[in-house]
Amino acid sequence: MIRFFTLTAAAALLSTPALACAGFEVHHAYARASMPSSPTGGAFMVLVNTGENDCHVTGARSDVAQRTELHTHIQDENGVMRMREVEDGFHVPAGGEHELARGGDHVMFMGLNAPFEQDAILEVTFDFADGSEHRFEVPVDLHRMPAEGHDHAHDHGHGESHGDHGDHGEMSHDH
Ligand SMILES: [Cu+2]
Repeated sequence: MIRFFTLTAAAALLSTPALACAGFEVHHAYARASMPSSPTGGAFMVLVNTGENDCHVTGARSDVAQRTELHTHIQDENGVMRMREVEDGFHVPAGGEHELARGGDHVMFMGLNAPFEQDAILEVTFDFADGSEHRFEVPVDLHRMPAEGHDHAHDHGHGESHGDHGDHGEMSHDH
């Protein structure tokens, strides 16, 4: 009987879809708060899917805040940009990308447990619809300007054309 249960447990472990989003990567991530004393912060990055399955990010987790949410900006009927939680998460198609950028989609930290400090490294985990997860690190960059973030996204496309592995291209133009 003991052996039977052991085999069952092993089979259950093997059947978890941990590799369903195997080609998922996070590039050019940074986090910031609008002011040093802000109770909230945001993270911005490019979600890259080099795999053969579509990836559907349904949630984010982190210890840095009371709540970590997937947000976007929408324009209300008065033309004012407002943030709101996205109910359907972020879709990253196979072989495609999805950019989280200022004024658009982002990861939101609500109720920071401590103020963001420049160059601190935040640990964040994405949950996927298939039950798998992706853990990654986000450096705090309080001084990053929105235009700079855009330039990085542009550089990313350039780096991709010579088949980047790792971030060697990014290092060459770091300040
Ligand atoms: Cu937000």
